[in-house]
Parts: sequence; C-alpha cells; structure tokens
Amino acid sequence: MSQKVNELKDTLVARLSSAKDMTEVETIRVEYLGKNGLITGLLKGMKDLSIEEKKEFGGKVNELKNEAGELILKKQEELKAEEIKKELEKMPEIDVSIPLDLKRGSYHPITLVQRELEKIFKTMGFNVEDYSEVVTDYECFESLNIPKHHPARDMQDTYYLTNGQLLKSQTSAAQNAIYKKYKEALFNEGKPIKAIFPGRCFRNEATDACHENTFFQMEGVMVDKDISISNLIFFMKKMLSEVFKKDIKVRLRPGFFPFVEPGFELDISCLICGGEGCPSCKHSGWLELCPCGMIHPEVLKAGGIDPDEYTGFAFGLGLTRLAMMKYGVKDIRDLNSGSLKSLAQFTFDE
Ligand code: FA5
Repeated sequence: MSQKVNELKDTLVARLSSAKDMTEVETIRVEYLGKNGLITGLLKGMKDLSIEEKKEFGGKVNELKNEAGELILKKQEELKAEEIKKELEKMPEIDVSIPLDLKRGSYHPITLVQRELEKIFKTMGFNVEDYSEVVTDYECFESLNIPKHHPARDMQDTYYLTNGQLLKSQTSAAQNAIYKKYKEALFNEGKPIKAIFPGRCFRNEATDACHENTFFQMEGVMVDKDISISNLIFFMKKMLSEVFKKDIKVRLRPGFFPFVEPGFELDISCLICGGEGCPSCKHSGWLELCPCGMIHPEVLKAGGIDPDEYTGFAFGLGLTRLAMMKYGVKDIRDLNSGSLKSLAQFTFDE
C-alpha cells in the first residue's frame, strides 16, 4: 500500500510539471483529489485492512492528500505569474522616471486679485471677513433698505431655496452682520469698524463678455465718527493704484443704491481696448467696477448703530471684473469655464 502512495505522488509531480495551463491543472486536481479521485480511492480501499494497518496507511494517505493540495496550488500560482509576465511583455514599455509633460497648477486669477486686495486692505487696518453664500432675504435686501417689492430688487434677481433663503446677489448681504459684530468695540473702545468681505455672488441674468451669473465681489465698509466722502475717495484711489501699479483713468458718477446716500458708480477706463470700446466694456470704453457711497442712515440703524453719532462708507468692488482688467481677460466667461485650455493662458504664480 505504501508503494501505491509513493507511486501516486510521483505521477502527480510528473503530471503537474508538464501541465501547460490552468485547465490542465484543474483536470489533474479533480483526477487526484476529486470525490472519485485517485487519492480518495486509496482511502476507500482501506476497508479490508487491520486497525494497525489502517492507522499507518491512513496517515500516509492524508499526508499525500495535503501534499497534493500544496503541489497543485504551487503550480497554479506559477502559471498565474507566467500569465501576468506574458501580459506585461505585450505592453509598451513605460519608464516611470521620465517626467510627465504636465504644467504646474497655479492660482486662479480671481484668487490672486482677492489675495492682493486682502493684503492691501489689511495693511490699512481692515479686517478680512468671510460670509455665507446662502443668506436670508433680510440680510440681502431688507436690512439694506430694500423692502419687499422695491424696484431695486429687479436688478438682483437671484436663486431661491424652497425655505425662503437665497444665494446672495451681492456681498452687501454681510453688512448687517458685520455692523453687529463690531459695534460694541466701536462704542466701547472707539475702534472704527473697518472690514472687507470678499465672496461669490449669484444673479439670474443673461451672460455676456462682462456679465456672469456667478461672480465675485469684495465689499468694504468703514464706520466711525466723522467719516466723509473724502475718506471714501482716499481708500478707492489707494486701492486702485496699489492693484494696477500704474495710473488708470477713473470716473466717479452718481449712482443709486438704496443702502447708500449719496451713492456713486466708480468706473475705470477699459484696459482691454484702452477706452476705445469693445465687447468687454459693452462698447462704452468704461467698465463699472466699484459702486460705493455713504452708508444710508437706515442701514446703520438696522445694524444697531446710531446714524446721528456715526457715519460710514461702503463699496462693492467687482472682483471678477477687476481680474479681467488686471490680467487682460477679454471674456468674463473664460474665468468660470473651468477649461484648462482657457485658464492656462492666465497662469500666474503667487
Ligand atoms: C452692488 O452689487 C452693490 N452691492 C455694490 C455696492 C456696495 C454699492 C456698497 C454701494 C455700496 P452692482 O450690482 O452694481 O452693485 O454690482 C457691483 C459690481 O459687481 C459691478 O460694478 C460689477 O463690477 C460687478 N458685477 C455686478 N454684476 C455682475 C455680473 N453679472 N457679472 C460680473 N460682475 C458683476
């Protein structure tokens, strides 16, 4: 009987070594270890043996069974490795050490302009505030002296949530919260409120070369005793000269916004066409960039500040338009396109 065990092992080893693929190995496995296989057959043939012989022979057959299992598994793994090797040989060679011809990522032009402005205003003592994009009707309109059904709302149709909240149409939506946040320091420590708050705005409007439905603004406010239009003009001039680092033509004209009185439109001469007129400036030669004015008494009141004691200015800079002018982007839609082909033209390091 022991001889039979040895013979079976030898034939198994020989068969496996000449097996060429997984199917052949599977046939061998069934032939030796299957329900009616050769090794199982050895166990069945033990019934006529004595107990002693059964013990000895049974042990050997079980050993062979385990060994056969291991030999078959080893062969399967060898064949699998060979298959993978053959597949890899078919593939073109890839040298992972060769640098890929990919351009380095860079900051978006709007991010760069925003950071530059934040730096400028911080050096002038302004706090930089962040504010939510989803706001209430009170924040975006009512607190800014724009009651329900006021015609000024027509200019700023936006996207409404089912709960009545809305995507802010202007960064002015944060004014009320800013006044409330800083008023105690103004009253108790005489610290002027000086804050800028950049943010994304949304409007339901047709897009063209200088209008987007999603764009960035940067609001700025300053409130203290005796703040006047001179302060406003000083900060506007300072900001523009620092951003453009060259003389640019600006014009200040009256503008109506219910939350300022008086209100102004600050336009800059279009830097794309040099003031000649082009699609980027709606062929006017001027670009509306930064409306501003003296904060309306009702708006100060809504923020908990007594307008008889304090005055202030506010401005709402079109950050996306500023990025267009600074980097010579002719069409505002390129900035939101997410198209690397377009944006790669405006690749800048900080
Ligand atoms: C406002 O949004 C006022 N909240 C600004 C303000 C603040 C006035 C504080 C007074 C005091 P206006 O709708 O004009 O105003 O937008 C301000 C600036 O945002 C524009 O001058 C323009 O530069 C930019 N802007 C407005 N609409 C768009 C748009 N659809 N696409 C790109 N930029 C826009």
